[in-house]
Amino acid sequence: MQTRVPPGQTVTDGFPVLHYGQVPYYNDMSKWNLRVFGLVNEEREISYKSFMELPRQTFDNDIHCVTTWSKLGNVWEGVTVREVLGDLVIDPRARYVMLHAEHGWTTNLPVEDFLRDTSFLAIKHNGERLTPEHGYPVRMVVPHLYFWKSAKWLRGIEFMADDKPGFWERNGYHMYGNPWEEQRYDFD
Ligand SMILES: Nc1nc2c(c(=O)[nH]1)N[C@H]1C(S)=C(S)[C@@H](COP(=O)(O)O)O[C@H]1N2
Ligand SMILES: [Mo]
Repeated sequence: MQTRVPPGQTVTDGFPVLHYGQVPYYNDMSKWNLRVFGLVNEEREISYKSFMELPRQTFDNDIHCVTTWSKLGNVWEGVTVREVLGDLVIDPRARYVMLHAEHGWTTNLPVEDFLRDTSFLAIKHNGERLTPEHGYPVRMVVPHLYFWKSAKWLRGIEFMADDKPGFWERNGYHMYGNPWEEQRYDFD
């Protein structure tokens, strides 16, 4: 019956806040940028102003946290990865992406998962601007993987040839994190 809820997950109506470290607060958005670098034809820094001018779409999805809560029927406003990259060319050797967040937090995923048309950079959740706790000003959302891959306070997108563990992955979380296969932890 409950085909929307992956194994081992429980639906919550709330929106729990989970992260490592401090919530960043911004008082001067002219200092914010989003850096795209690594295996690309040209590295870029997208300013806050340019980012906010990109065309946005609405996305409906369910999110699944590795700590076993799922939140169904989220409505987001955001920018597709394709739109963010624009005419930038990804080197064909790039097979993985490292997402870099504020304070050096990172998470890794395959390029093809990052480029899916269901993956996007969010600025609103259920009609409201993201709160600082949930990733203001911009967070990644990759709904088909466990929610830790959805970096809050996104500041960098790095294209890489080989897979490398991000913050939680170095601490025993799964390198891929498919909720439907319960790829939660990968301790040796
Ligand atoms: N920058 C950053 N992004 C992060 C994290 C983090 O510690 N730092 N934690 C991840 C984890 S483990 C989860 S479950 C989700 C939680 O997002 P929420 O607080 O909006 O529910 O954010 C993910 N993104
Ligand atoms: Mo998490």
